[in-house]
Amino acid sequence: MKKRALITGITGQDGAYLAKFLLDKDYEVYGFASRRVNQSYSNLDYFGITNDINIVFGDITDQSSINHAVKTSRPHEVYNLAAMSFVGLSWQEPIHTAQVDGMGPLYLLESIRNFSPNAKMYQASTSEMYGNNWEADFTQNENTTFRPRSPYGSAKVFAHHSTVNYRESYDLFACCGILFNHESPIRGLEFVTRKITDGVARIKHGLSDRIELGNLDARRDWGFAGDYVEAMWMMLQQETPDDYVIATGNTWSIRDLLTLAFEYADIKDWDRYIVQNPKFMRPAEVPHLKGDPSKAKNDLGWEPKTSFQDLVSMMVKEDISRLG
Ligand code: F7E
Repeated sequence: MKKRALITGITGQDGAYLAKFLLDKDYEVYGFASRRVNQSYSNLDYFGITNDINIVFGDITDQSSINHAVKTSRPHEVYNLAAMSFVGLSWQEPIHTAQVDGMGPLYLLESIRNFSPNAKMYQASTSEMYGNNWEADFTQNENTTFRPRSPYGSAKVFAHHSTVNYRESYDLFACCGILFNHESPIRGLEFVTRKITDGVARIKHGLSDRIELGNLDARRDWGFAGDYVEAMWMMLQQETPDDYVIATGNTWSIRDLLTLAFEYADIKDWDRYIVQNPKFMRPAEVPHLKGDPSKAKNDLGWEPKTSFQDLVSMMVKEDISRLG
């Protein structure tokens, strides 16, 4: 009998990488997606798997549609990837963000508790929960206190604790993956990595003469989404549920990212193409993130396979060839 997985947020970057990974493992994959007029399946199309997914329509803030998806898919594993995931936008839409990223997981936990208590659940927690808990050379791990600095981070902290509570109160097999930034050639254009690799490719082809950015000094621990979805699956294959940091253990600034991206496109003196625009500054910034993935390495045997250099090179190359 095939294992069945239900993925919320299946149309996003991680949803597509995870769906591809699980299909390759011979899972029957159900995707929970909203029936928006402009719903895009481009990330699933990227892997040519759109027709291999059983789409169940609904909304993560609508308990009845979640119940329907859980009852229809009868999942062995549930991956909650549905989110308003753009931190910058969360200041403009704080209530919507809290409903989707905070309450959404709680609706899902209730649904699993009531209709599928043996299903294993993965909750997408995030390094954004650490927020202002940093110092230079400080590394965040599973025991680091959360000090979120954005409506997005606060909502995710609520969801994280709710997931842990359901595990401890109702014995649900629920795990939180505290994922640090993870990118790919299908990353949304609003995120800084893809904004830069797409911008560099446009400059390379003479389609643009600038990239407008905010804070160039922020540091992030960037990994490859394809490596990170494997960690999600590994967490659900353990004997006991637990929470894990998934990261590379390295940190880079936006300037480092720019230097590499322009280098891979063979463009010199990149400063002349960068315009700093206050519009892209955040009301409160998370200055420095660097994760310690030791627990995932020891317990799951997980390690990142793709270096930051290979990640940036892959993204620049794909954007140059897509626009060429
Ligand atoms: O920003 C700075 C910005 O939007 C990274 C999400 O997946 O990872 C992601 O959140 C940094 C920040 O990602 C621009 O201020 C400068 O310091 O690519 P980002 P994020 O906010 O770190 C975490 C783990 C998640 O969970 C989230 O869902 O880059 N930055 N200039 C800029 N960022 C953007 N987007 N655009 C700029 O022009």
